[in-house]
Amino acid sequence: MTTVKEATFELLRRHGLTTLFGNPGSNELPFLAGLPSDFRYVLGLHEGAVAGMADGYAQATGRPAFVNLHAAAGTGNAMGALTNAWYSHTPLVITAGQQVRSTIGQEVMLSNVDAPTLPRPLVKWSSEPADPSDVVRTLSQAVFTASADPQGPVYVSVPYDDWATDAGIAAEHLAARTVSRAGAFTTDQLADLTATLTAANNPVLVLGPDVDSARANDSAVRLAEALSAPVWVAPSAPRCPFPNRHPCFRGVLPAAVDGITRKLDGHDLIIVIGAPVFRYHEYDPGRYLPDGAELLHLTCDPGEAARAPMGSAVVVDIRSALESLAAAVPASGRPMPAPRERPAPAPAVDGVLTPGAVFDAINAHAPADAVYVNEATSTVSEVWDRIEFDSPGSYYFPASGGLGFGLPAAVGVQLADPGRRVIGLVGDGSANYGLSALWTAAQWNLPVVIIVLNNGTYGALRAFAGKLDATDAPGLDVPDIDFCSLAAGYGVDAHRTPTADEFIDRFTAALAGTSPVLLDVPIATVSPFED
Ligand code: TZD
Ligand code: CA
Repeated sequence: MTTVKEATFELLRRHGLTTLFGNPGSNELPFLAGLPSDFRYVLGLHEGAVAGMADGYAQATGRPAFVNLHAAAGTGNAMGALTNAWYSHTPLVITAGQQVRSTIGQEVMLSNVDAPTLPRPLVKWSSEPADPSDVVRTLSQAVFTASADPQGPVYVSVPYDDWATDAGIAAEHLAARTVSRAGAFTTDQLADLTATLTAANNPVLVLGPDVDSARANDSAVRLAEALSAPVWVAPSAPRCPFPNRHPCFRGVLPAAVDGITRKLDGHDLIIVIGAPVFRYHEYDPGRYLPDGAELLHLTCDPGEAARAPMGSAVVVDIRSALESLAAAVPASGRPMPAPRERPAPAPAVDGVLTPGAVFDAINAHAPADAVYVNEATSTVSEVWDRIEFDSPGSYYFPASGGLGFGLPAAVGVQLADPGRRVIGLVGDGSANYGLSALWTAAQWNLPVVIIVLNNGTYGALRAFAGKLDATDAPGLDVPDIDFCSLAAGYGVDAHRTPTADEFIDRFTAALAGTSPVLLDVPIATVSPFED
């Protein structure tokens, strides 16, 4: 007899899901006991950190990641992180241990009452198999559902007495199954789109995270060059889809209706690829499009296509769409956009460094292929201005703005990609939501460098408080947090670097080392809003 557990590990193996991110409880122990030696278990100390690490890992590998949580309490702790995974289209196969089948109805301790409902609407699909013999098939469905466009998190609750039972005859073919996708333009669609792009006098490209997750960045460059079009990154950017030192690059669009319309004014065709239209944040009513502009939206997400307030959309595989457009659109003959001006080097004021000076120093000393995970909310535009992102997979930010992603995701990305150095840029507020991921970084001796941008306040909220006439709101400052002691407590080497010279010394030493390092950097507060 093949047990449900044996068949499950074979299924996970065939799908390359041999890294398990989890935090265990009694319900999960029967699954985890005797973990095969080709699997590794990455323990996180809080489920928000577990999910954040898995999210970073899945985004960096471009493949689903497997998560194992403890019943309802563990699921609840992870759910904030699922807001990010949902909007970054991160494929997560999340499992949770359930109490013994026959006892769930009595609501015994650690039963997950109505388990499939709990994580909705932050998962694409959730289930608790109706019978033990359906567990392996349900997990197979979970992997394929998470991996189908638009990718995202899925959830399966498994009663722990199921693992030792007979996998059943229905499990026989599951491990060998494949589900693949096509999703390219039809010949007519490609001809129409090519004609539309070619006919535009002044087109502009707006690129989103799914260009980077499809690793279609090079095709985006070819298309931009053929069109001689300026390129903006879609607002609230969770990834970098286009090299930000390319002459066509213009910046990240503001996350506001009127702000976007003003930036795109004068264009007759706005081509949005791999992003929602649009992910606004600040309420800033106005016209949704500049006068005379048409918007064309290419997305892998039918939900994004359906809910946009303007434009015509095509639901398509992003990599294939960009490859075929880059090959089909002829050179426009228009002059290339002039490269935008680089910001002047930021002054380094010892005592309180400016964020700009810190980012200049990071850019000057980090390896060219470094990966940045950013969760410092008031300094995002400075990061984009001063740090170069060249290759695919160079930048990650929480896609729904749910804090607690940055520090764990930096650990997960470093685990996924030992060949590139990961630098976490984390605010002193944000760092606390996922701080325990430092312990996992120490235990796995991952060479991630965490830079805490410490201004003693929730800087972005201070700026919002100004806009929303709420400057006397309580709870906006976070003074007196000793990050060096906290890091030391989790086993991570840490230093406070109040001057530019000390920062550069410690940063270059961290890059030369092979273990995690945290640098606590006092910085001045800046406003995230454009003047
Ligand atoms: N809680 C969670 C889980 N997510 C959030 N986005 C917030 C609270 C609200 N919030 C923001 O949207 S920005 C921010 C908070 C608390 C301040 C973060 O402060 P920081 O960075 O120190 O990390 P800055 O640069 O000082 O803004
Ligand atoms: Ca702060």
